[in-house]
Amino acid sequence: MTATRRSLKILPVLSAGALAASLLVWAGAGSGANAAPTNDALAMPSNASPDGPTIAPILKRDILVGADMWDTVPRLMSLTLNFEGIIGIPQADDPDFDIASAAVIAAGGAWNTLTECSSTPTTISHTTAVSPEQYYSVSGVYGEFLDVVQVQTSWPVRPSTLDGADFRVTLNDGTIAEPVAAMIVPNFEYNERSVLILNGEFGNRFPKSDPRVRYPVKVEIVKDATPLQLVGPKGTLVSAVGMSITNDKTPYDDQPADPRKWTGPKIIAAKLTRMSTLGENGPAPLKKNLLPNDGISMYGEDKAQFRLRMLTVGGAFSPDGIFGLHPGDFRKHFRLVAIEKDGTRVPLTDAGKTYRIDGHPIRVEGLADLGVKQDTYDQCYQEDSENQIDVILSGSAKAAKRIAILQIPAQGNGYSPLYNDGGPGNNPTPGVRYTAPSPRHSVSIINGLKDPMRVTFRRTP
Ligand SMILES: [Ca+2]
Ligand SMILES: [Ca+2]
Ligand SMILES: [Ca+2]
Ligand SMILES: [Ca+2]
Repeated sequence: MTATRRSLKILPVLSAGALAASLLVWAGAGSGANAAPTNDALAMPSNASPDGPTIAPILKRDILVGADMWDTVPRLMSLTLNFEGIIGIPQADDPDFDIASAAVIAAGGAWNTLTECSSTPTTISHTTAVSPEQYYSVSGVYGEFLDVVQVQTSWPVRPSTLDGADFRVTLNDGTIAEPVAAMIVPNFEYNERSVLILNGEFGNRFPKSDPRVRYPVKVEIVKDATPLQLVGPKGTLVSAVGMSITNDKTPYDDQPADPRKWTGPKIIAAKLTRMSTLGENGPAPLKKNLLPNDGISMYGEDKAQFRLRMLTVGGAFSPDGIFGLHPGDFRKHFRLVAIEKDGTRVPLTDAGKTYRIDGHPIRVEGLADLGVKQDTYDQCYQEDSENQIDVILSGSAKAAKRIAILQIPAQGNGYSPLYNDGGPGNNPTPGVRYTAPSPRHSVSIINGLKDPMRVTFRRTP
């Protein structure tokens, strides 16, 4: 849920970097008050201070091109509190990093220390927090210290119908929280758009053992002036009104030693298709500096033969909450398992190594749908920081179709967990509670080699 956080240009507000940055933040950032975050302490957003241009209307254009469906039926797949309090921190984008970092840290955000950057660091290199002006430039709404909730749908949304008013969010104390805004950003590419990002006051940083804890437990799709629609096979429109789903976790909970019980971001679905760049595009203000990021751009046509796209909930994946993933990071965080005809399980652990599945070759080339291809990757690498990451493979389709499981080992054997944008970064403030690491988990892979389950839909108003 977010855009281009790694290279934000401070001014003007409408610079692509800023927009991207704001976008990036949605899916994985989070902040809150320092030691004692309370919902009550947060300033309530208002529409009082619109400030300059916004791309919000562009985001409502009904353009889906090869957008992924993640199930055969339309439904809500999950509700998550991704992070808290770091959307709309005044002065978070101040060109003076001393001022910006003080503002971000005071609001419970993380500010990374940079030790290796080949490009000039920007605010986005240091933090996922965004200012109210940056937030306005994307959402068209003024808000301070907002939280991010992700509502995941199995089919992509019809963007013109997506508004905050479509959602009735119930918190754990029974109160109803009204979203300030809902948007497709940062999943702005035309082949994405099933990740619905809500901003508002949805939670705080207390663990579930504390009676003051607040987090969303239910979302219902309700009828507004433009009832929410999802787009299915051949452009079929279905109403989402009446759909609902529950949640019982907060990423700010106390984390046990068992990595299977961590409450950070997770993969909810993964799909293997033949490589295609269909829909690898998006509105101009957002795609600048981020696209192309598809497998062919990264690895070339010969190597980019298959695309395993994973979908994350609870935020975007980052190694620490701030820095971007790099194309070569497959081994640190992900593992595939192929199952041969006789049931033998073959783990695909390393990129650049050819494995044989029932005698047929398959090879992980690396990750894509991050940022643009570069000669080298460092702490200032700007990736799209949203909820989709591709594992690019080459080899035989007979081997590819046997790849059955995508795992996040999260710990041990050289594996590290992933964090959303509310994560601690590399320089956390003592006493501040940041969002949790990804748990150890795995998902079954949807075989989209014959039917890629993608939809194209365009309507001009
Ligand atoms: Ca609506
Ligand atoms: Ca892409
Ligand atoms: Ca993307
Ligand atoms: Ca991505």
